[in-house]
Amino acid sequence: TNAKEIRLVDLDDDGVDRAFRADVLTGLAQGQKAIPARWFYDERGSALFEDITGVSEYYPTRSETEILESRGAEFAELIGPGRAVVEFGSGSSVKTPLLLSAIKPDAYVPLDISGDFLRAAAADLSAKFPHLSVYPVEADFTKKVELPAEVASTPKLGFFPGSTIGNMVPRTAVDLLREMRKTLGDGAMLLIGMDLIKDTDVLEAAYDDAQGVTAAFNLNLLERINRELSGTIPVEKFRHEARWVDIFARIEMHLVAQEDVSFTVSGREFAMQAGETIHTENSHKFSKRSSNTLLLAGHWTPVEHWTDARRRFSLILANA
Ligand code: AVI
Repeated sequence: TNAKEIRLVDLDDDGVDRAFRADVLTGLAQGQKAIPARWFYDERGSALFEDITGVSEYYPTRSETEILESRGAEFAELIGPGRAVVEFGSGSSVKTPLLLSAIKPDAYVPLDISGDFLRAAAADLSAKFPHLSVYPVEADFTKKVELPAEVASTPKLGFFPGSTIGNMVPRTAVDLLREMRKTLGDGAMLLIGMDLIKDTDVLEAAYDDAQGVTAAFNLNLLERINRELSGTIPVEKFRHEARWVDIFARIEMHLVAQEDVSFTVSGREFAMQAGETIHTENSHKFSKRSSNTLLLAGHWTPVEHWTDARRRFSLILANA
């Protein structure tokens, strides 16, 4: 691979991730305590997220895969061959091959902040598509990324599946879409997944499955804080909650203290009253119009919308 040896994670002398500590300490000091969802994804969190994609209540992965499986001919017609597919986040073993088989690109450029995930995904895709040129880039794609010289003159297709854009508040989502537009350049297209607004019961169940996998995923953040930031959070006194917040059209995940608790993190003291929560994730849901508005604000022009048979999830193609 041509992945550069750049340090994207800033560790202090004790090996503590400075950004993680800063986000946790700031977030726990706020009135409504909140910790950014990006910190879910340590090794165990990433494994739990994989498990979530398999539970029966969590429909987004299955719905999006259904669209990718059934619309290949339309992707081929509207996108055409000969592009460089730039995937924001390392490709999953299922979705990316479906797209690559459908449109026959010249090159595949996975971008990820984690070199380990990136190399695993690149090796996986190279094995599946031996004739495809694969150029992994270790990068923070929330900023404009310098793509490899080998694809400089190849038109790009950005691929951002999974409705990960929904984990950002609209302001951040718009900033990201604009940076993606800069990364991909003139003549680019973008294929992006956005989860649709639907029945509250279906949404809340998707984020609070009966097996408790999502609960374990949420609570793992507290375990991570205890382990990496010398925390003393009594994890067993917290419970997972997923709630639909209609005004923002989003599912919010919280960790609810079930009794008064006090604990320390990195030597700082915190207290929470029974019922008080730590807000850990937003997962915004969209209508056709709200997704179009978000894309337009992000400097992309929508071209086509596809949904699965049950109209639960959308995949949208847009032009630069
Ligand atoms: C990664 N992201 C799109 C997932 C979502 O649906 O918002 C994360 C997730 N959180 C709980 N379940 C899944």
